Amino acid sequence: MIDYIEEVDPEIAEIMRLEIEKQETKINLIASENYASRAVMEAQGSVMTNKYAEGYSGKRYYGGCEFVDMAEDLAIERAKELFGAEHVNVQVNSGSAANMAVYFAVLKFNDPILSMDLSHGGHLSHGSPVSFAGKFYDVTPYGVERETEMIDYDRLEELARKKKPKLIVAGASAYPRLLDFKRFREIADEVGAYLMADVAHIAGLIVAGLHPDPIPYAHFVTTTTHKTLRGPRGGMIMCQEEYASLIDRTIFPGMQGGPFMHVIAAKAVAFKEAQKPEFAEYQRQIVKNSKSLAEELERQGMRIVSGGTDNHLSLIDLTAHEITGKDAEKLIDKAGIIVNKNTVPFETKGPFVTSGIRVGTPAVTTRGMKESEMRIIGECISAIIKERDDPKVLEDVSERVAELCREYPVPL
Ligand code: DSN
Repeated sequence: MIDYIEEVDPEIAEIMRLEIEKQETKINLIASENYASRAVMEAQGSVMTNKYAEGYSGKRYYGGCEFVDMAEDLAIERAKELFGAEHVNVQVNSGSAANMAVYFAVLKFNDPILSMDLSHGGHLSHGSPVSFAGKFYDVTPYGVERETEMIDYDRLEELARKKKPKLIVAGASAYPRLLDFKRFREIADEVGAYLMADVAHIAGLIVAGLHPDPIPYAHFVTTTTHKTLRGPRGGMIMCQEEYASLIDRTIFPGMQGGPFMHVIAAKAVAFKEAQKPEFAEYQRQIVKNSKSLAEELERQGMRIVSGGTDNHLSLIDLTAHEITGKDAEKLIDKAGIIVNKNTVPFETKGPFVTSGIRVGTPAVTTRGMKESEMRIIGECISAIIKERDDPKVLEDVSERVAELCREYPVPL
C-alpha cells in the first residue's frame, strides 16, 4: 500500500507503516473515528488534488473545471438524496469550519447563542471560551439534568426565554442519548432564534433512520463526513433553499479558497456507499454493539453516564474506581484498546485529567465485530481498570485483544 512512498520518502513511509500496524493490532473505541473504505481512500489520494476550483460548479474562477464540476455535482446530489436536504455545501473543510460558517452567516459578533456545555457533552466549536465560538459570541451553556444525565429541555427553554439567543445549537460530541430536534425547534421558535443541528457524530445513524431526523426542524444542519458516515475527513452543511446562497458565499469567498476536490470526490464515493442497504445494516449493528458494550461494562460494575446509550457511544464515569480518565486511557492503551479520556456531567476535574472515558463502536463494527465481541471488550476494559496492579491481567487482556484483531482484520 505504501511501496512507492517507501522509495520516495522512507521516513514518512516508516511513520505510515507504524500507523497501519497500530490500526491493525489495536482495538479502536474512539467514538468519532472509523475506517474509510479503500474506494474512499483512493479518491482522496487521487489526481483530483491537483485541481484549483474556486467558486461553485459552472461558475469557477479557473478554466479546466469541467470534471471536478461533475464530481462536486454528484456529491451534492447524493447528499441531498441521502438526507432529504434542499441545499448542500460539500466544500467546507471540517465540522468546526461548518459551524463557524453558520455563525458567520447569521450572527453578528457578540450575539447571544445557546449551546451544550462542553463538560456535558458539547463540542469546542459550540462555544467553549478557548474556541472562536466562545471568543466571538455571548455563549450561554445548557446541559443535562443532574439526576437523569439527559438534556434538561425545561431548563433550556427557561434559559432561552431569559437570554433571547439568536441561535440555538443542538448537537454533541459525548452525549449517549437521542436529541429531540422537534423540541429544540419549538424553543427556538418561541424566542425567534435560528436552530443549528450539529450531527457530526450521528449522521450515519440519521441516514439509517436510527436517530430523529433534524432536517425538518433545523434551519442549518452541519456534520463531518468521517465519523459514523465513514467517508473522508471533511465537513458538510445542509440548509433550506432560502439560505443556500448565504451559506455558499460564507464558505467561498467568505472563509475558504480553493475547495479540496479530492476530498469532495471521496465524499461522493462515501455517499454512494451510504445509499446501499448494507450501510443501514452497519448502522444498526453499531447501535446494537454500543448497547452490548455498555451493558457488559455496567454488569462488571462500571457506572455508565445516564444509565445506558441510544447511539454509538457511552461515557463511563470512573470516580468510584479512583482512577482518572487520563490514567485509564493510558492503562487501557497498554493492553491494546484505544479510548479517550472524557469529562462527565458536573465534572470536578479539568479536561486534561477528567473523571471518565468515552467508548464508541463505529470502528469495531466496520471490522465486523458483533455483540459477543463487545462483551469480551467490556470484560477486558473492566478487568484492566479493576485489577490494574496485577501484571497477569494486563498480559491476558493483551492476548485477548490480539486474538480479536487477528480474527477481525481492518478491511483495507
Ligand atoms: N473531535 C471529535 C470528537 O472526538 O468527538 C469531534 O469533532
